[in-house]
Amino acid sequence: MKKSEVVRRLISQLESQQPSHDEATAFAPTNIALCKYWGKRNSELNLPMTSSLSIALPSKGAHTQLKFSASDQDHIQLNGVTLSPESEFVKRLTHFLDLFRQNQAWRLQVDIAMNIPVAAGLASSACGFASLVMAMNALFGWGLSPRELSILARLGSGSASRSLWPGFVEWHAGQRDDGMDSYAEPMPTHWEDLRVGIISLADTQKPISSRAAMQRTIETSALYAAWPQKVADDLVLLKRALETRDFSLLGSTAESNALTMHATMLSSWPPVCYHLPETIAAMHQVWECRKTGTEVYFTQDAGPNLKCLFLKSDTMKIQTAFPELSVITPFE
Ligand code: 2P0
Repeated sequence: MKKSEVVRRLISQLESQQPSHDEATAFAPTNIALCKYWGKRNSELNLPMTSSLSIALPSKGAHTQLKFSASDQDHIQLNGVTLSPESEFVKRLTHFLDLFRQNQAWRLQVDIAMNIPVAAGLASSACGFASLVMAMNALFGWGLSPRELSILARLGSGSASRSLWPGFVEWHAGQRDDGMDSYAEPMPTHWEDLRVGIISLADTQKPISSRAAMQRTIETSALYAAWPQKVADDLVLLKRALETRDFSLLGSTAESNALTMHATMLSSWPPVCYHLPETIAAMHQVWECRKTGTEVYFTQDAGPNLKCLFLKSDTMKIQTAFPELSVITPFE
């Protein structure tokens, strides 16, 4: 099935749609997976092999403003800079907008403001696509539910399906070929004392996109066969940790899940390695903190930076160990 068909199923009046506003804006937070999405069963629709579970960072994300443009092409700005129509970012966004025009001639001025480094493993495409579908829903007055918006965001980028809500979110892998059961949902746990720290080590572009890296891992890593069971086990542990507010279980499961994902991709060929020497050094520092009694855990995505998990009471100690740490309060 094509993406455009999924869009037509969700938005029945697509052919005759009329804007309901002149402009619209939306904010979507970025999200950090505690149990990762790594591998697709369908790359056209971004249908994942496994479910995943994330936490949103409410102060970090993307504000997207949409206005109609009189020009014959879309104009896309990122953090105030107009991007070349030839850039990969613009091509990807324009291709996504094309799914919603199907024979219509409207063009948009798209202004995206992100307060996170783009393409450095901080889920910029997740909050970007999530805020875009939310703003389009407002601009055209589609009246779609968050679940339907999650499906549309997934068509842009898998992890975007999880960026529609604050707090903990689970993306259900689903089983259907059309992906109508592959959407995310918010989880009820509110954990006021939980803190997420961003250890920024580099903001360089990644050596390989996560999209290509996932595919390579599935095709070449002998360890990938063990990944779905690891995810299933970790989801059970994470849900138990959330229900019982067991921080040690939450942190250790998230760290182990990230290390297993990276071990799996390292065993691909050619190897997929998002670690820099600084990444390994920061991991050792986290382990050293734990040895000396400060409970902190890390997770890592498709980039060199680490995100760490700790409790409010340890904030001073962690900030002393990592002076550059940016501390986020997920439940404000
Ligand atoms: C995650 N990542 O669960 C995992 C962990 C990176 C590492 O989802 O191809 O940009 O657009 O579906 O969503 C990054 O992959 O990939 C990602 P596409 P996406 O957060």
